[in-house]
Amino acid sequence: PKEIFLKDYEKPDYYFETVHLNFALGEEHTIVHSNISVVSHPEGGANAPLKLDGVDVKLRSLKVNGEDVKDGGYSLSAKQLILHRPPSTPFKLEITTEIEPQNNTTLEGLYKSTGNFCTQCEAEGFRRITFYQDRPDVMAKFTTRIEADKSLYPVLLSNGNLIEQGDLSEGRHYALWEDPFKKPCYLFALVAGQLASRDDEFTTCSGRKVSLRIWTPAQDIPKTVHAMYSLKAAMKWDEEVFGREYDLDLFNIVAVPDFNMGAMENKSLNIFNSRLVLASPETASDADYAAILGVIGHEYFHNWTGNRVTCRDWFQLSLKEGLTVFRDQEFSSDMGSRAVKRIADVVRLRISQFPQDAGPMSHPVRPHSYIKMDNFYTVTVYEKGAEVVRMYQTLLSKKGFRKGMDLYFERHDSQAVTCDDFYAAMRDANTANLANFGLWYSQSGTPILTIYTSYDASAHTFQLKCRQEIPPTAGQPTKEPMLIPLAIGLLGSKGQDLPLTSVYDGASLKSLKDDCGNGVTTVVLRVEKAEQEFIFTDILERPVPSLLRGFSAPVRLVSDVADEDLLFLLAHDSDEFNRWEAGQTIGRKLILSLVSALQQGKELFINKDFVNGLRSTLCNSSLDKEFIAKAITLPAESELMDLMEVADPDAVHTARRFVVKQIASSLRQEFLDAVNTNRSNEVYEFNHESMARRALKNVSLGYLASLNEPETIQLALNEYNTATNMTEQIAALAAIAQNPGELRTEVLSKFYEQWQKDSLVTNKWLALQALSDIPGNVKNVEALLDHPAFDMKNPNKVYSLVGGFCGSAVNFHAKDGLGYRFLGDMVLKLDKINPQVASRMVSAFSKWKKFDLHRQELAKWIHMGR
Ligand code: HT7
Ligand code: ZN
Repeated sequence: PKEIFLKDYEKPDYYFETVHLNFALGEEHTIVHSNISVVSHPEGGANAPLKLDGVDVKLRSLKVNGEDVKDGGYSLSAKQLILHRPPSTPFKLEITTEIEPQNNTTLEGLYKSTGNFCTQCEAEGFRRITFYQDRPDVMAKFTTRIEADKSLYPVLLSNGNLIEQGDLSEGRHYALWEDPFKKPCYLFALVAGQLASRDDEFTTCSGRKVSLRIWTPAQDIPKTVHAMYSLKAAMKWDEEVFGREYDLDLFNIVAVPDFNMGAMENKSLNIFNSRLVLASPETASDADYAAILGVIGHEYFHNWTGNRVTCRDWFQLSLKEGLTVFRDQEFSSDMGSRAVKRIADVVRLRISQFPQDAGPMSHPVRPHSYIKMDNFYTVTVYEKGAEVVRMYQTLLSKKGFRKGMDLYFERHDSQAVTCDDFYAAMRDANTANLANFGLWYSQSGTPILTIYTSYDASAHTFQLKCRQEIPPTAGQPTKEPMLIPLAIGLLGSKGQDLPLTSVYDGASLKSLKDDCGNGVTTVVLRVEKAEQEFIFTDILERPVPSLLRGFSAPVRLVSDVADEDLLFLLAHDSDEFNRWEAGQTIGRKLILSLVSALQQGKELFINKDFVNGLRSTLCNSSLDKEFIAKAITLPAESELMDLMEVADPDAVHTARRFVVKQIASSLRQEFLDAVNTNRSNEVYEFNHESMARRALKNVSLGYLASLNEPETIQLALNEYNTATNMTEQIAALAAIAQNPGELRTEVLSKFYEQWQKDSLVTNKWLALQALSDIPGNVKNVEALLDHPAFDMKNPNKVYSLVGGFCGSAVNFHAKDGLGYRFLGDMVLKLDKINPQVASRMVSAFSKWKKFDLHRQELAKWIHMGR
């Protein structure tokens, strides 16, 4: 396969103005007819060959201006159709192809999911439907006519507006759809099948009525209430926060059970993985409800950030994905707790993106090259990309960021553009100095920001010495310093925020005021050099610094803030993110020190101050309960391993487990109180307060059950038996399943018996067992491959069982190599069915360099194909 480079980008020689598609859907084959009006690019080569992409499509006929193209006039290979000498533009190109969606297990292009036809065209799936210039900078107006058997496929959907429908002979019928907006072919969609809809309506800010329809099999319609609520909330939020109004009269969402990713933002016909649409209190957890809200929002927000303004090429993927993730994060924050959402997003970044940025798969937010684009839908492009967008907002303020967004839409509506265009809009709208900031797009690796602090009691000054360093990463041995926004506050001895009046930033003394001229207690410093000093003046007492408030930049912070100051921040910081972060920092230090104690064969001790800090947090009735749940949760094993020179999964697991049990026995009574006082009401409610209660109760129950005492296990069992919603039922099951034994087996079987007919719930059951740390679990997971609940062709099942297993550090990285062998075997099998899913699974091997030589050898041997 050929490596494609950003620096080689060239505009296409030809554009397509209109595309008329006709699909004759059938059981043996489907015939696709396309009629395209082709125009030249103003700077394109006249009569240059026209190159069309095509994979697994059979050419039936090829016409130019109504005439068959003769044999020598074109050539055909496995991936391309080349029209050697196109006539002068404009001209008509007509292509008929034959495809077999019923045999397409890749879930790209047109395929069948439980009997229904559906499509997935991003990134390069349209070429599996017909020959086309399958690149995002070719934007055309599409009309789509679909014909199919009426009884098998009563519902026929595509992008835009339905302009005609009717019956045909032999029990067939048709529908004609017209999309008035230009779009790249990756946003094309078609769905045909037996579906019912939940219908609703949204009135836009300018008073237009938009019909909303969510399509699923009829029996699932009752589970679409929350998805519809989420969609309406997202439409309103985008109007209120970004001034973006929906632009068509119809918005369709279809839920399908077989889908490689979460969802797809096809113009006006979003297609979703069922797990991100269907929810009822009995079958979906709070986490599922929150994910549905976020992803429905995400795909809807793409209508402006991705569809109306799209990407010039796939290197610019973060232009739409980073920006849209940022928008969905903000949406979820506004709908729930901002601090809790920020904590969850940062945890995800640290667990997944930081290790990627430090490993062999490290790549910039805007990659320089790719071989297979599908492998670049990464946490770096999405989550780090969202952090980059967030940093614009932190540097420019909310108001300035909105000005930048407005200018971006004004300049680029209906265009295919680049990350540089976004940068320019932000800079120009604010006449801002964003020098060095663009490097966030091109340099990979997580910067290490080291900060030393000192207080001068006689001068009343507080000094920060900052050093930034970006470690060498794959293909990038050296780096330039970047502009890092460092949000900071200073706490006085009573825990209050000190007023910040002026700061010397190495060049001048700046007085600090907000936009309205008021005093401030948090400021954003611009760290832009490798080494830089800042001095706050008029600081009348020795402060405790609260650094990188709200995680103002995606960096690894190293500072000299002492443990007692961290405990002080845990108790007092007004920045809730940093309050949580202080506890995590102590937790990380503690567990890692226990890891080295274990490695040296020393006895393990717990830091009592840390436990007391957690006790105060747990018992602080003025704090949000969901925040408390996060604050008393220890850093994940994967995050801890990422911080080690050579990761030691067994020691990390043992040390973390030791701390869990110590906390559980020290705070036993407090946890019992938390469980007993936070039981749910009979009626499930999706609101922050109820979710927060459940979160606190569930974390507390997990701690208690870790003790594996008759009383705490009985409590978990009672909670399981009396649970009236999935959030509490699955949490109680997970609490019980921590401890191997008969009860675990019994309750797991009971759960399966109850839910065996619900595929999404059985996925939770598979994942819970796959993720388990019980020794030798690979055998159980292998046995589950033959269980009726598993199906290798369904990505959700694979992600639950195979992906879940890779999430258990001790079992996946087991020294006997059985975990690696299991994954190696699975990847070989999956690759024949669905290469995208196989390559997502293989990424679990990408951290192999982090481990000891023995594990490295095992992983290499298996990964490199034995
Ligand atoms: N933009 C969508 C990406 C996507 C995708 C990419 C590759 C293969 C399959 C896929 N399904 C969806 C989803 C999003 O991020 O909004
Ligand atoms: Zn997206």
